[in-house]
This record gives sequence, C-alpha cells and structure tokens, in this order.
Amino acid sequence: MDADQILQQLYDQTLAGNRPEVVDLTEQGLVDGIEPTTMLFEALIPALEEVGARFERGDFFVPEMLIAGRAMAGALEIVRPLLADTGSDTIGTFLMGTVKGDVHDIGKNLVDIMLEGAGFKVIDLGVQVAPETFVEAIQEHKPDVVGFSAFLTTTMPMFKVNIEALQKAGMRDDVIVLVGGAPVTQEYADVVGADGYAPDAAEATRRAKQLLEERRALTPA
Ligand code: B1M
Repeated sequence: MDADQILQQLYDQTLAGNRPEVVDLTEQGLVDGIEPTTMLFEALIPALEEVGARFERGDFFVPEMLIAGRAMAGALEIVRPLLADTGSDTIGTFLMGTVKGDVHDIGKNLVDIMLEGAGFKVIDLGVQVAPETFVEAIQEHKPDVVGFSAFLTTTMPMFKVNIEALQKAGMRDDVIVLVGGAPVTQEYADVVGADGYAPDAAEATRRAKQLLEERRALTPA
C-alpha cells in the first residue's frame, strides 16, 4: 500500500470502528514514514467528523460512535509518544478535564498531547470532572492554566459553574482558565468569563503559551 492508500484505509476503518485494523495501519504508516500529524488530520479526525455527521442524519447510532471513538483512541495511543515527547524543559503546568456530565475525551486527550509536545506538564483529571474536584486539584497541584473541555451543548454551562466554584474558593485569579470543545465558541467563552478559548489542539497550545507569557510579563519577578 502506498501512503494515500494507508490514509484512505485509516479513514475507512476508523469510520467502521475496526480498532485492530486502525492500530495496524497506524503502525504501518509510521514504518512507511507518514507523519503522525498527517494521519491525525487527514484520516482519523475527518473519519470522526463523518461519524458525527452520520449520527446527526440518523445513519449511525451511539454504538457506532463508541466503536469509532475506540478505534481512534487506539491510534492516539501509538502516536502519543511521538507527538508528546519533545525533550524540552517544562514551561508550565496545565490541569485538564472534561466537565461534569460529559464523557467525551478524545479531543481532550489530543489537546493534552499537543500541550505536552509544547513543554507543558499536563495533569489530566479525566472525564465527568465535578467543580469541587477541579478546586481540590488546583489546591494540590497549583497549575498555571486550567482547561475545561465540553463537547455537548448541555454540558457547556458547566464552564460557568466551574468558574464560580473557583471564585468561591478564592482562587480565580491564581489560574488562567482556557475552554474548548466541539460546540464552544469565543463568544461563549467570553460570556462565561474564561480567559481564553481555542477551537482545536494546536490553537489551544498556542493560546495557553500566549496567556501564560502575558501573565508572567505582568507578574513582578
Ligand atoms: Co458524542 N456527540 N455523544 N459520543 N460524539 C458528539 C460530540 C456530537 C457533536 C455528535 C453529533 O450529533 N454530530 C453530539 C453533540 C451535539 C451537541 O451537543 N451539540 C454528541 C452526542 C449528542 C452524544 C450523546 C448525547 C449521544 C447519546 O447518548 N444520545 C452522548 C453523550 C454522552 C455524554 O457525554 N454524557 C454521546 C456519546 C458519545 C460516545 C461515548 C459514543 C463517543 C465518545 C467517545 C470518547 O470520547 N471516548 C462519542 C463520539 C465519538 C462523538 C463524535 C462522533 C466524535 C467526537 C470526537 O472525538 N471528535 C462527535 C461528533 C463530532 O465531533 N463531529 C460526538 C474528534 C476530536 C479530535 O475532536 O472532540 O472536537 P473534538 O476535539 C477538538 C476540539 O473540540 C478542541 O481540540 C480538540 C482536538 O483538536 N478541544 C479543545 C477539545 N477540548 C478542548 C479544550 C481546550 C481547547 C480546545 O481548552 C481547554
């Protein structure tokens, strides 16, 4: 198979939720010199977008979404060390989690990988993270940035609940709050009082670095 065929197969097999095949194709792609980011952005992510489109049309149901997600996760496990390990010094600590009521984690995990690749130490609290869990973790780890992911219009309001929990705990000014996830917009981030928003993993990394640099420039040494 040439590179185009591998990418096409990766797309098809992710759409079909065939995890073992997706894992094999990802490994084959690396052996053949295909960049991990090419596999991500030209096959894996488009396949999940198509899964979402089919779900909206009623052609796919939750089980199909679930197995496609698991297939994508199999590929992410393989590319993760290649994307995350830059050997660079730690530039800051990033506390991450998907908000309460939401189990989506593939996009969040991709953001983690890119942040690690940029030099952040990432502490990921997983999915369905309650506001009080974020508060406790901030007390314990003292991160520079806290990231809230939400993938459903019904769970986006948890951003505001989380930010209010930080305010109540007297720690809102101690951390930069970055938000993101499929249905989130800059306007929504502004309304809930987040410091930043990013539409994808690459932009999340750029924005986190930028916000951290701005904050450090304002803080006396
Ligand atoms: Co669900 N799901 N899902 N799902 N799912 C979506 C999100 C949906 C858009 C599908 C659709 O209708 N087209 C829809 C949400 C509609 C809405 O609210 N607007 C939906 C729904 C409705 C549901 C259920 C309610 C279905 C049901 O039960 N009836 C249910 C909810 C469960 C719950 O959470 N309580 C549900 C369940 C599931 C599965 C468990 C089956 C599975 C998740 C598996 C997993 O994550 N482990 C699943 C999947 C796979 C999807 C789709 C198909 C794919 C999501 C994905 O991984 N995308 C999704 C459709 C779609 O997205 N087109 C869909 C790939 C990923 C790389 O992109 O997640 O956008 P994304 O992440 C990006 C950015 O958002 C951004 O960077 C990431 C990487 O570039 N980003 C950040 C993410 N976090 C960030 C944080 C930041 C900054 C940027 O700063 C902190």
